[in-house]
Amino acid sequence: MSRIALITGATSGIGQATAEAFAQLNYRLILCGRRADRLEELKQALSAQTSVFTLQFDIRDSAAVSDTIASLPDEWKQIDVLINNAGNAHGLDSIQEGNLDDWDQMIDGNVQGLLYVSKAVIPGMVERQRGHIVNLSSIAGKQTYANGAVYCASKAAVEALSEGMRLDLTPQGIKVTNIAPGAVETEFSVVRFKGDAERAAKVYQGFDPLIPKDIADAIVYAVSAPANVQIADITILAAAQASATSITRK
Ligand code: 8X3
Repeated sequence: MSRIALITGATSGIGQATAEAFAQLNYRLILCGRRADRLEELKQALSAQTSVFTLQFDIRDSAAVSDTIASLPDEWKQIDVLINNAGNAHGLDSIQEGNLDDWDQMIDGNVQGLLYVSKAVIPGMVERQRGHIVNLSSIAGKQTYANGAVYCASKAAVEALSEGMRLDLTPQGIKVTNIAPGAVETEFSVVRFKGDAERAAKVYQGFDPLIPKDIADAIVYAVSAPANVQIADITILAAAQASATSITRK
């Protein structure tokens, strides 16, 4: 039987590219997201290559997360790889002007949501004494920038959770990989700027940003490493990006 990967935030960007990459590797896929229509579309697209099961839930709803994952049919329960990809930035404001709803969305999604899904998946991995968890952090989890305190804090939490998971789960035969991308052109900035596509486009102007497949390739590399290798942490920047705040634009 081919291995099973569960991917959160699978309906767009890095999640979708990762689903496509894992389909090519012949993984069976559990695709999770909020948007039922997009999940269905992706399922249709990938079903020619592999078996796909979709789970629709909001990662911020702990009961929905645990009930939905518990409802997986037996043949889908043995998850080999968990890719904690779901997460977003909401707003780009100073701490004094930040919006509580934005903060809640980032902390609830990027931190709590990752924990809820992990809590539902880890016991099976521990029972089987094998598995691999890939957490999508960000360069923002390593370097804080102005107007991004809460987003950066949420990703710094992901960094800490990756380290903590690795400490607790390595003895259980489970690998943990932290992936920290820089500027990847996805819906990320459109969401951050609440639908302002023009402002979002400017983020990626004047240089070649990363594309979702670049990150998916790194995830494939980490997950395909030999059994004796644990890829702990990968930071990926665009060639023109030197730090969270330094990008060379033409
Ligand atoms: C996305 C990268 O630098 O825009 O996590 O925060 S950044």
